[in-house]
Amino acid sequence: MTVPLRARLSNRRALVALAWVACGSILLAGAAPPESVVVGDRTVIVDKDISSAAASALTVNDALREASRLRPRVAPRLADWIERAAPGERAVVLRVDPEAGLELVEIERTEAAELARAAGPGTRLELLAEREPALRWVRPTLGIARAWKIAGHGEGVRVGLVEIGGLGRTTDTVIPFLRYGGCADTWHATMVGGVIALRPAATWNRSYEGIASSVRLLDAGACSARDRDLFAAIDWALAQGATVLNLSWGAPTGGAYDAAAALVDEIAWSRGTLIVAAAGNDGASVWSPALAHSALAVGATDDRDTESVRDDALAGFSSWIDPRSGSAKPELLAPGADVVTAAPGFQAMARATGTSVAAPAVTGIAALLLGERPELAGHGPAVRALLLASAGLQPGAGDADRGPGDREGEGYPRAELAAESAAAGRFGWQDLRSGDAGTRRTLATLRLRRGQQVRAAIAWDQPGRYHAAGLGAMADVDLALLAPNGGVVAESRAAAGAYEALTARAPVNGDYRLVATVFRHDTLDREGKLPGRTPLGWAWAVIPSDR
Ligand SMILES: [Ca+2]
Ligand SMILES: [Ca+2]
Repeated sequence: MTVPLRARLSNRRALVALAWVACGSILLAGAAPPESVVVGDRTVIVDKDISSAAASALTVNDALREASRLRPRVAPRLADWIERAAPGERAVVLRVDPEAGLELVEIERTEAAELARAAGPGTRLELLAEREPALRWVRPTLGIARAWKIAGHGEGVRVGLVEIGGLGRTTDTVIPFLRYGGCADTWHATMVGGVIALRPAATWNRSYEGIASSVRLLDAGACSARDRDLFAAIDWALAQGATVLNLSWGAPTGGAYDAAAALVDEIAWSRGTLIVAAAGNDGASVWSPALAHSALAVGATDDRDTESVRDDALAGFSSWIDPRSGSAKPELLAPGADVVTAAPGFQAMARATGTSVAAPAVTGIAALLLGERPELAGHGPAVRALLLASAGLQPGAGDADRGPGDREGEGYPRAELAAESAAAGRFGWQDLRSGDAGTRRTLATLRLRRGQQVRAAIAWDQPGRYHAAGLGAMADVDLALLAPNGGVVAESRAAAGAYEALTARAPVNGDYRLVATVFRHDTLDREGKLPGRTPLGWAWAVIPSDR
């Protein structure tokens, strides 16, 4: 199904989304709860202290009158951003001016500094949102070599590298298949692209090769960090046939579902595109769009430059969502500290750190699976299920005192297990529909030997429209592995999220059944218009005794 991606996201929705961003960031900063002000069709959040004690009946005029008595003020978060932002990064700033009124402006650091200098009495400047490239430098150590032997190097798979800016023009280590627009090339795009597609070259040690060096990399460098430019770049990548998108950028929204999250869910639901997103780099709530239901959010670890995962640790900056909040992110982890990857220039390399370099490691593994099984294209939930069924390996594993934590999700994907499952056909997909609530269906039959260990996962998509309408998660599906006698060997019954995963050891020889129970499946929005279709994918992996 083709969906007019840009048309659906009106300016109005984007502005409302920005207001929620502001709400989230102010609350995160620990300040007083903000007041909201409606200006025309805009909802703008204003910090309570702008009107001192008279906050309860705040109007725009009240706010401006109160503001005029105050000295000019630049909010600490904006001052901090002006200090640390890189050239080209942009932020959305709320300007409250006694003369000019309320204004939302999207500006670069130097422009923000100029605004701050020129501010007169009563003027206030607040940072509403920033969309910063989430990565600085990258290096994957995910045991990819065995996956290459099974699945190759992602031959022919079209991967959309959606970035703020494009791959370095003078770079000879990452060559795009197609370029979008003529926008500035960036270190960030080159480093993220390198993790996926850095080409093996005779002059280097082959260990620097990207995870899927034979993909057709679609260099979708947006011309700015504005939503509309990023969305246009996404649109272009889809039009060029991308079956995987890598989004190593985002905005901290304090957990709020915004336009970018809605777009990601809508694309996944309508096209079956797999969308991998960087979890975020502030150690707090996962950023948007990684928080979207269908986005595979990837957190970062420090692998300490060793192959063993025993000395690995979750990176302190890796963002997460507490499962007790009703959601759970990230889904997966990958190394994201001091990773060696491509840099702009002739045979240039650099080290990169951030969830931005963790996400493309997972994107690369997904490309290997799609290269092995081209029929997976358009079935994102099945690819997610393959990755999740291969996971379960936690950083620091081997330490008996330490179980998996809430911040690590399902841990590292294991590329060789995912590739084995793809090659052996241990996956599938189907649509759930209205009327399926309360039903149980057998997804697969697994012939297992006593003592054999398996992992299984399901994943599903839902339309972005559904959550954007304030309706939350559309479906709740649960997963169980049933023994030959019908008894439950293992089950996964999360109330929230868009996947389930389980690990089990077979107690006897025989045929086991993987079953999905559709606990809940809502189908309609408040106008009764939403089609009730939930694309569901599943996969399982047989875990060798030594892994
Ligand atoms: Ca290590
Ligand atoms: Ca569930």
